[in-house]
Amino acid sequence: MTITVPAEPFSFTFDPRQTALMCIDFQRDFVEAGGFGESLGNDVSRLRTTIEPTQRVLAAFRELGTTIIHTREGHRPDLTDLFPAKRDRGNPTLRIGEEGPMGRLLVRGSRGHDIIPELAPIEGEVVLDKPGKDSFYGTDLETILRARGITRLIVTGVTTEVCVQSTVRAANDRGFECLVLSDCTSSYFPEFHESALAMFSAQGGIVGWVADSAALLGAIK
Ligand code: C5J
Repeated sequence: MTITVPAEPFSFTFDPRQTALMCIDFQRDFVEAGGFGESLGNDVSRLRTTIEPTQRVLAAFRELGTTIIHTREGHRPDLTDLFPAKRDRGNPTLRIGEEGPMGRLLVRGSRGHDIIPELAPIEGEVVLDKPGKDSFYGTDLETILRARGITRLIVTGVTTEVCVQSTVRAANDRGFECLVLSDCTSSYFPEFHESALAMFSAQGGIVGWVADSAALLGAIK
C-alpha cells in the first residue's frame, strides 16, 4: 500500500509499513505553564495549536498500524548526562534539574518531563528518552528504525527550529525521507517556525518535505 501526499516541494509517497510517525517532545515542560519552556521566558500557549491536528494524525496512524515513536528530552535524576554547556546556557528563572511547579525541570520521572495527556503514548508505541535536541544523539533510534525496515518519517512535535529541525536534519543525513507536518509543529517564535519549514523544503527538498495534516489525512482516506 502506498499513500501519496501533496507536499512541498513535490509529492511525498510512503508505505505505512515502512514509515514511522515521530511525535517529538510533546512534554509538559515545553507545552504547559511552569515548565522548562516558560522558565526561558517563552509564551508556551503558542505550542498548543499543534495538539488537535496531532491527535487526528495519531488516530489515523494508530488505525493504519504504523510504528509510532514518542520522544522526550530530559536527563537522568543525578544529571550525569547533562553537559554544563546545556545547564548554564541562557538566563532562565530555573535551570534544568531545579524544582519547579511540575517537579524538576527536564528530569526523567518528573511530571513536567511527561508527555501531555492529550498526546499520551498507548501500549505498543515506542517512547524514546533523549538527552539532546537531535533524537538520534545518545539514543537507539536508528537501530529501532532499521530493525523495522523503516525508511520514511512523518514528523510532528515541538519546537520546529530546535528538536524537530535537529532530528529531521540528522534523519536526512542517515538516508531517511522526512515529511514535516506544518500544523503539527510549532515554535515559541512564529518567524522561526516559518523559516525552519521553508528551509526543509527549499532547494528541491534539501532536508525533506512539508505538508499540513489535512493534506496527509486527505491522502490516507
Ligand atoms: C527545546 C525542543 N526547545 N524540544 N527543545 O529546548 O525543541
